[in-house]
Amino acid sequence: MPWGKRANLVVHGDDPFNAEPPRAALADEPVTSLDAFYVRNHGPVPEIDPSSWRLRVDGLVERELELSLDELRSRFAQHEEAATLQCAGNRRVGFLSFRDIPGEAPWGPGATGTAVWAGVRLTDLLAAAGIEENADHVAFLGADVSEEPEPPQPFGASLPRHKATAEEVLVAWSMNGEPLPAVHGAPVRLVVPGYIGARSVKWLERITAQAEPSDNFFQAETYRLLPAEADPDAIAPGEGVALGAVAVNAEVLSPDDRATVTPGPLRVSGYAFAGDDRRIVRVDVSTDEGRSWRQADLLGQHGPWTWRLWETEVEVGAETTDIVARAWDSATAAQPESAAPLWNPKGYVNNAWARVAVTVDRPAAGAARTTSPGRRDTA
Ligand SMILES: Nc1nc2c(c(=O)[nH]1)N[C@H]1C(S)=C(S)[C@@H](COP(=O)(O)O)O[C@H]1N2
Ligand SMILES: [Mo]
Repeated sequence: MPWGKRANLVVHGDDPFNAEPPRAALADEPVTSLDAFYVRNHGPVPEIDPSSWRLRVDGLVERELELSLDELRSRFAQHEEAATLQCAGNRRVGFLSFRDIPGEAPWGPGATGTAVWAGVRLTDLLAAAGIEENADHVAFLGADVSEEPEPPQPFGASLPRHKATAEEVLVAWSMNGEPLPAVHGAPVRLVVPGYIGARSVKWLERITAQAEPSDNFFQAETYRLLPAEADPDAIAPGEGVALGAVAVNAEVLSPDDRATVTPGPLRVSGYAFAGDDRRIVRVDVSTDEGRSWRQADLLGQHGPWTWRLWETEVEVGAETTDIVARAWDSATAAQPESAAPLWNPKGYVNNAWARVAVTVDRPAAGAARTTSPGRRDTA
């Protein structure tokens, strides 16, 4: 597996490289190992010489900055923060039984992960540059060039000013105590806790304060929620709704989908996540399609910007076919039951109930209860 990733990642594409870990690699791990952390690329990983790399801060600022890696590290206070990244395409596979989504990878539940990031605060850089009053947005450009737009463009994004100047947003060079790996954006990337992964621009080279959102393809034309009937190939810039804060979402990580289980008590665990300043307040688990629910235990959290792991025990009966789960956030938003009414042409934000299918085995006399990973279709 390239880029130091584990052999059992599900690869959605080799060039550009896109891959996600199986459920078992995320289960019960508050912080995701570097070799299991999903990768979402829209172009080739750029080769960057860190000694000649510079970060430019320009646009509506009183003084432009051009910072080397050493200057970035020495001029600004360093901060560490645990944060979950979640791709807007996470769980897209759940849409495909309703309608196909050509050209987009069928991501399962692994297009998300949690890391401890270290770097400097974006707001400190903006303050040093003297961001002007009329700069309502801050735009970002990476060094990678994507061939998805015609003609090709570097990957870019922007944040509204209130988020760009929030103290949780980092310009980071370290992940889980290691130097940021090349595939995750070295030498530095943006980390925007609580927003869809696409706003956390990797291989960051330029930060521009401006009056309007970025006109980059990945801000103005994709990563937008379109009405179901829209033609994704004929979208005018600015159409639909730009995705920002992540909607409340959850997944079952254990048992695996299509696991064989025995009747009796079964431990069920997973993750739940709500974007921006929302928090997970409750997770419910059901073995009877939501006619009855059991509240899961919420496990400890690594800080306000990470997912919440949860676990509970359910009773598996001979008739059990599915285990479903749903999370609630601090604004009492809950996950919708079905993905069907959420279907959208690019397949973003599937936050329907989590669901794993199980096959119930008759217990062998005297056998301990076991959970074995089921067959897993490769995408
Ligand atoms: N420069 C650049 N930044 C990028 C991307 C990219 O293709 N190029 N992909 C984005 C998307 S869609 C996601 S979900 C996250 C994925 O981060 P990871 O690959 O480190 O997991 O990076 C974001 N930042
Ligand atoms: Mo993404």
